[in-house]
Amino acid sequence: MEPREQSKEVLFELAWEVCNQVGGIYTVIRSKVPAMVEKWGDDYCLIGPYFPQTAGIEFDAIEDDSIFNKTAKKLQKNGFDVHYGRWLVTGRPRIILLDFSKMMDNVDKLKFDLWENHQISTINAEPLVNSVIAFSHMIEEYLKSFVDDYSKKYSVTAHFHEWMSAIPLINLRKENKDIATVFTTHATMLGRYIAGNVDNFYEHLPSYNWREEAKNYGIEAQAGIEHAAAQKCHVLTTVSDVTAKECEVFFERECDLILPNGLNITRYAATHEFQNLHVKYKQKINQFVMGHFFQSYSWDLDNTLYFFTSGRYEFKNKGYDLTLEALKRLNFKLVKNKVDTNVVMFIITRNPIKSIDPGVLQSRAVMEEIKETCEAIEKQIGEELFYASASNTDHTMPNLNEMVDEYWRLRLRRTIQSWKVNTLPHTVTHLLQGPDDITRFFDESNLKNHEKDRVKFVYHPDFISPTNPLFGMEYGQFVRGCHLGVFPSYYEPWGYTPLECVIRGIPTVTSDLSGFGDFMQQIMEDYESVGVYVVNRKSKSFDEAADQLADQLYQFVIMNRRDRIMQRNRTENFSDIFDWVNLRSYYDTAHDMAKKKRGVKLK
Ligand code: GDU
Repeated sequence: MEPREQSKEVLFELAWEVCNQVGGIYTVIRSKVPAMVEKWGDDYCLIGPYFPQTAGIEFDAIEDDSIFNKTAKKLQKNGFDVHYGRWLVTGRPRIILLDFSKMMDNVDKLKFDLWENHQISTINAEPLVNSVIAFSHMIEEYLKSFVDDYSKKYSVTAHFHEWMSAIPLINLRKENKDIATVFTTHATMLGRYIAGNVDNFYEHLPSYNWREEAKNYGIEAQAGIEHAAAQKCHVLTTVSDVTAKECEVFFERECDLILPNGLNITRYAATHEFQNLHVKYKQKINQFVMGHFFQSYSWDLDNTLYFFTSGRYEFKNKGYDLTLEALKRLNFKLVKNKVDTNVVMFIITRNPIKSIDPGVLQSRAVMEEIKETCEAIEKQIGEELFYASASNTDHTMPNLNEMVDEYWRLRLRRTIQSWKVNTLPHTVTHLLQGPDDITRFFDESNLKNHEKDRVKFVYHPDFISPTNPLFGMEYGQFVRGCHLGVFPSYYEPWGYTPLECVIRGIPTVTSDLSGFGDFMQQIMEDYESVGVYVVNRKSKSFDEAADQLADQLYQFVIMNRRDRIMQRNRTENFSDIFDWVNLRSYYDTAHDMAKKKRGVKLK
């Protein structure tokens, strides 16, 4: 096609996780919005699925005469449930949400088309595939209508994330619609499945046959869509060199560009501000720890470190297996060397639960009662003391003991009596639907929060939220209150969780098999000085890697407080590299490249 100049441009960004948090892709898209809006303004529009509950919170329907709304109205007239408005996140971008519930009746016909046109089999696919097919069909109808009406005047670029939004891409390309397309995969389906199930994924990677493996794992539909989108898009991208290697094997195409993940970073004018936040949220975590452990035994919270790991429940891929093994070895080392620092390790993930363990809630409630009683006594003593001191004429010290009335004394005595128990503190905060690899590890290694153990465990099989009665804080605040994030993943295309630590000035462990760890090794040599510890999982066996991690953790524990504060400053200081303001340029390049390939002359 002859390059042609179009006077205006629009960019669509499409994903299943637009206005719908499932995992890390939501973070990519949401945090990138302000930087995208800065460049594109109102010529930028996101498209995602409509779920009434989330939309009720994050979406604001609006009416205007924009071309995005005109297309939405046209589709509505034809019976499609299309919602147009603003996404209520920083940047307030235009957004289209597609309610695909009615479209589910057409899924069989759409599946037939998928087979007929692209030989993608959906036989025995998981239910999510059906939803994705219905959702995708609506995206396709929207984009086709938009392009048919406006592509003479506007250069249209569409950026598709993951297989869940990619079926329209392959259809639009088949029909040679006038649209430039970018496809970003944030992992490969096959990579995620195989890495979670075999021990030597990276060794075997070059020799996998994607079709056979897709069949083996029952993911022919997902892998087929991914493969076709990667083949057909103008520009293929992923989030790291680590995943780019998988793309070559599973998509049979080299990536055109790597788009590293960033965050929307708020820096504080003075460094002590973020340090103060660490202290503030650590005190909140202290309260949880007192409520959780002190019923059984207590220790010096001033000499305690909070470690955590978090993310989706993928025991091997997320490196939970390695983390637990290393902590077992750390515990042994600390006890043997008589180090008196306690480490509390929080494991924050999502696994099917029945409810919060009533015992955990009960001890939390009793501690709250103690706190309230103490505050009431403090207030009473304060008032009485002030009165006694002001009215004192004979220069004697007032008797503090007399200042608390019987009611509060009795209440305090009763609460203290009901406080102490002879059982060990729970390792799991919730009642799980059944035992899992983490609880099995606690049982097998006898790591059960014994008083003599230096490493204690709190497994919280649910994400943290302000409405959660145990922590009552946001995830970001929890991260700030901890001392170290531990994420030595085995399979991790990028890995937001260590980066989320870095931007808050919290040191973190990552691995050289994760996109983030690989990126750090590429951009600087002395990454440990800025608080990024990399476990060499590429070259080390599981046992060697566990030793390396245990060693890194041990060195961190014996570091003195002053050095830890300085390390936090250095960590926070270098985080600017990951600000979307700097990393959006990779996306700009991808969009320009796609337009060029499509045959649009760049202005
Ligand atoms: N999180 C919460 N609350 C919690 C715990 C975690 O909101 O209590 C969030 C974290 O903030 C984080 C997300 O959950 O943003 C988990 O992020 P991951 O990168 O671990 O997520 P996924 O595995 O779901 O993400 C996939 C890849 C990652 C990365 C990401 C974005 O596996 O490696 O590439 O897409 O590209």
